[in-house]
Amino acid sequence: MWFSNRFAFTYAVLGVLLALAARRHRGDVPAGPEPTLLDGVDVAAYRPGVAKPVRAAFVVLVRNSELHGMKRAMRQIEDRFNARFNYPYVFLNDVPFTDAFMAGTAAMTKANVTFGTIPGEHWGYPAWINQTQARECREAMNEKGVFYALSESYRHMCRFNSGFFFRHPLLDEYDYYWRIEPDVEYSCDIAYDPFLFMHRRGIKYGYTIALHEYPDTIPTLWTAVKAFLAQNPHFVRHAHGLQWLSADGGATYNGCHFWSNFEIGSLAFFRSAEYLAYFEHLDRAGGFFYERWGDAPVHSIAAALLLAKDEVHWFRDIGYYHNPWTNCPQGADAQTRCHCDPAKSAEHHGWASCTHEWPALPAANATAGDPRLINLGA
Ligand SMILES: Nc1nc2c(ncn2[C@@H]2O[C@H](COP(=O)(O)OP(=O)(O)OP(=O)(O)O)[C@@H](O)[C@H]2O)c(=O)[nH]1
Ligand SMILES: *[C@@H]1O[C@H](CO)[C@@H](O)[C@H](O)[C@H]1NC(C)=O
Ligand SMILES: *[C@@H]1O[C@H](CO)[C@@H](O)[C@H](O)[C@H]1NC(C)=O
Ligand SMILES: *[C@@H]1O[C@H](CO)[C@@H](O)[C@H](O)[C@H]1NC(C)=O
Ligand SMILES: [Mg+2]
Repeated sequence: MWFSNRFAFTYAVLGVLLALAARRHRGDVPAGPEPTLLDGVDVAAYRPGVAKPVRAAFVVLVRNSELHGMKRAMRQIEDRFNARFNYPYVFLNDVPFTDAFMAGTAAMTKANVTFGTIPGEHWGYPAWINQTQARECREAMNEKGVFYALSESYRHMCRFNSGFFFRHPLLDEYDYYWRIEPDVEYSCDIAYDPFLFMHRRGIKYGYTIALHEYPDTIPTLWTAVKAFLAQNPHFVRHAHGLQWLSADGGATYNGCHFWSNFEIGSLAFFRSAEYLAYFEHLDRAGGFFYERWGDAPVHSIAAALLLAKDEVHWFRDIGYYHNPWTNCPQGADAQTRCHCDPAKSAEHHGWASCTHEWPALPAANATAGDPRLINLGA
């Protein structure tokens, strides 16, 4: 008895020491597949705290109250991808982050993390918005049963993501961003660097799932877009993008949008004179407050029309889940690389048909004088 207790104690201590040693070791040499290196990028370039081959970061708008959902999402991103690549995280919030939030998220990664507060002018009512009218509109939308109809913060969030996130000073040192949200899931190992993949191929916008929007959130969005394009027809790069957005040659919007809770994008695209003019036009039209325009249709209409087809990429190989939709790769390799069910992938549902309709578009570029560019069926 005496011996067995004593041995049990010794083994328990040994076990703890071994577990700690294994943990330390895992921190140095992460488990999982070796990075697939493109064009001879040295694996050393992916060490924490070392400048990466592409100036890129995860960008997260999140509330302090979402700490645990954030840790859950980070844990999967780290295990599936970032423990080997160590891209930094930039967290943004309309109020200062708490010490508990900063400590809890920093503990999930050995990559750099930075925390920023959003300037008041990027999260509030612009002077030209009539706030009495905005409140009446919220109440009318609530009567119609629109999701988040009454929420002011949801509208500030959508406007921030549409027109301001890329102007935050913490993003100044980056060229690409990967948007994540609390509680999302990453269900496949990602053994290559999507930022480098995009950079090498000139891709400006990457998505996993594309859906149809609820029309009640955007009654006049398309009217505002058409007015903008009528003034700026030369901004359109890709005539077939219009085909993806509209079933009637541009008269009405079919609601197709890249689901923006996942995005890997070029910050230069959002900082471009074209995008800024487009956002300014929409912002002046007031629909972020009088309706409930989402950043997903706002980003997507710009990507579809202002970018060439091949500058927008479906990351069909990235297993992703945000309630209630998932993108699950269909290929044979996914059996070993992923934990999602390919049969449940959004691409099998009609509501997500926009997902595979984009890659199926003709690749031809817009050409000067192409009547499709300016004939939006007014
Ligand atoms: N700091 C801060 N972040 C917010 C606020 N509202 C939303 N967010 C963040 O903005 C992102 C989008 O908000 P969600 O509430 O997830 O919106 P959604 O994805 O359209 O809706 P869900 O289906 O509820 O997820 C998430 O990363 C949120 O954490 C806010 O008021 N403050
Ligand atoms: C990581 O953060 C430190 C301290 O903020 C900074 O000095 C360093 O440049 C950062 N490294 C990278 C690669 O971003
Ligand atoms: C603001 O909207 C309210 C309600 O629609 C309206 O009564 C009021 O005249 C508007 N104010 C201005 C300055 O336009
Ligand atoms: C589209 O234009 C780009 C340059 O803007 C060119 O590199 C590409 O080959 C063109 N694609 C097609 C299909 O014409
Ligand atoms: Mg969400």
